[in-house]
Amino acid sequence: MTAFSFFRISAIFRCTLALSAFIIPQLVQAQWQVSVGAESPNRGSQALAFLPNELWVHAGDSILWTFPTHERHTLTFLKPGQTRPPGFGPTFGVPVGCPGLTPDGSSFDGSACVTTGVLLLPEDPEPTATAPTYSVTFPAAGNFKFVCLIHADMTGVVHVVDASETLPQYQDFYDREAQGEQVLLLADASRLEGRRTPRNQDRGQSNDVAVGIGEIVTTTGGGSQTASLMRFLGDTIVVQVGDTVEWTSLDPSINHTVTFGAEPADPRPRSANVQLTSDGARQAVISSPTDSVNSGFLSPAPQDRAMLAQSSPGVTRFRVTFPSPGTFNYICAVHDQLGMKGKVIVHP
Ligand SMILES: [Cu+2]
Repeated sequence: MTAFSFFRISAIFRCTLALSAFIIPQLVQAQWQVSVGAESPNRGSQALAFLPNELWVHAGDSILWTFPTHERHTLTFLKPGQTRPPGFGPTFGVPVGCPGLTPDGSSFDGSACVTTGVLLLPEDPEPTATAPTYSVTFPAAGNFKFVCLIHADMTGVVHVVDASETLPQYQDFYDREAQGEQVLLLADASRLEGRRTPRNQDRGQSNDVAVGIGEIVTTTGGGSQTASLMRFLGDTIVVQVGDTVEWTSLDPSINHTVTFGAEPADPRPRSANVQLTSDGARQAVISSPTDSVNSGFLSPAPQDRAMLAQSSPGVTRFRVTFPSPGTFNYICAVHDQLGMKGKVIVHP
């Protein structure tokens, strides 16, 4: 070995050392962390959001998704060009999938869809309940959108870049970003309680109840997030015999119901004793607190997009006339586990 080649080999060795010092911290961070949703302690305010919803990772890295809320979510990577499956609300008898489910630890490279089932924080035992997790590995470079199949405006993007490229951010940045977004989205949701409807604000005494309220926001270039208040605004309302109460959904993309009596196995369709009105609402008459009446899903149609067929307006209103006195309790069949319940007191 000549002096020259020895020098060259030692230079290569030193180079490798320097290179590994540069690469090793990135290898340590090969598993990234994302929270799927956040909620207030009383569960009423929900951040329907991936926190964060935009990440840059290296090919070969994985992301661990944690589901810490009592609201249901999925983490889903559809194939590019794949039509989004219908929103499932919760799973009420409807299989969730893209189609089918893929196991924890699946890989996604854009060639086949990957999805969790519906995941949420178990009810018991609290507060020690462990949030479910799901990990996805990204073997190949690409820009991949991810969505929640249940919440239309809950989306994000992962940018998978070659291992030789420098990543713009590390996990501590994403943790701070997620924390900041969580605080703002939950504050947005609770602040929306003051908005209600202009009609509500106009009338001194009103028979109107808002069925949830929400807003869609965008805080990164990666997708949309929704802040939703899962509450009836005017959750106890006092009316006179013969009055009609009108419920209006004020959430831009979340399905709710107004359900009296027995909770149906599938709350999406209206019950047989609910009629359609000429102005596109639904109506019913409830004579006894033991009557079972379900509004069916109250939700606006999805947002319009160019090159898609015009959708119908959706059903956002439900009217009930109360011909007898009594106390009539009701729930949102989709969100009663979040405390979304109400009461109509009918005075003689
Ligand atoms: Cu609801």
